[in-house]
Amino acid sequence: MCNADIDAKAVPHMRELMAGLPTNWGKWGTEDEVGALNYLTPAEVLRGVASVRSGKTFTLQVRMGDPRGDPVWPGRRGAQRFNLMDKGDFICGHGPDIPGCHEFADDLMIMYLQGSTQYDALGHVWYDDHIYNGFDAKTTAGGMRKASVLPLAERGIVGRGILIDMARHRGKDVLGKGETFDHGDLMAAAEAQGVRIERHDVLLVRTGWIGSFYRRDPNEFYADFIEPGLTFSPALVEWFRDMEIPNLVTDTIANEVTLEPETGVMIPLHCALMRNLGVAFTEIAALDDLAADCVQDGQWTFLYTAAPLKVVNGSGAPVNPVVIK
Ligand code: UVW
Repeated sequence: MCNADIDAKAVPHMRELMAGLPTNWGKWGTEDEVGALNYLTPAEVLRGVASVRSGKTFTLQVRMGDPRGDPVWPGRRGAQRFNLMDKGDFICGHGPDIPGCHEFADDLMIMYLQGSTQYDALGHVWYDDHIYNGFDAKTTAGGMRKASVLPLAERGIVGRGILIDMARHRGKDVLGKGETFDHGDLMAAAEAQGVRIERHDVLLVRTGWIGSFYRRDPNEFYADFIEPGLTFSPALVEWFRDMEIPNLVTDTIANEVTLEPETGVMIPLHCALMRNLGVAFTEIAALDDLAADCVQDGQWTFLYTAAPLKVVNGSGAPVNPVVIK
């Protein structure tokens, strides 16, 4: 992946970009593996419950093994599902003889753990040999023994969610390739929606990008791959720290613009927010139906609930978040 406008030799090391920026390492103890999810206390769960008005529910996972393809980071493949047993096996006499003579279907799925709507483990991305909370990056060898997705999965994520529709705010169905926005834009969009982002909100941001995948030619979607998204700045990192945002959820594959436009550094917010502040990342979320409903009823806040799968030593895990309005 490259951006012709950027001279690769001039791209700084992540360490230089992150110099002087805040971390939450040690804030919740030296063994903490759930990071900013610690902000989601029982009081925050009740704040989320208090935002429920109508009982309408939305699921935010994209389909897995979709015949139209699954949107994934270039180099990964979408989930592949294989039938292992179905009526055909019984017709051909290959099905097992079962006492009672019933029959069954079985199947197998092979997928990247980041190959659908998913939670990244806090240790998923690092620099300078240390993952979230200062754990040695060697703990990732052969499977993540620290800051894997398992502690996030065992904890679960429940709180007040807020949806910011950046695409709609800019009068578009979908943001353009490489189009950026920052925390100032998020707050301006929130104001236009008649809401305010509050401390400890689970922050959902819609760009229209994932929804557009299903309408576009895949060659065009992946050509010169550069997603729209949030862009790095020290002020943005400090805003996330000050707002104590526990979880960032977007309808893009990487939750941020693929290449930081000033420097050409790839996905620096994975380092600034996830590795350093412990913000949980939820990617490839399906937000179009939820956004359309929020426009209809004017309600942009809700109860957000999610539980990624309990993958031992996993660098991420699929999830189907449920929103209750
Ligand atoms: C990469 O691993 C590059 O990104 P993601 O967090 O989207 O899986």
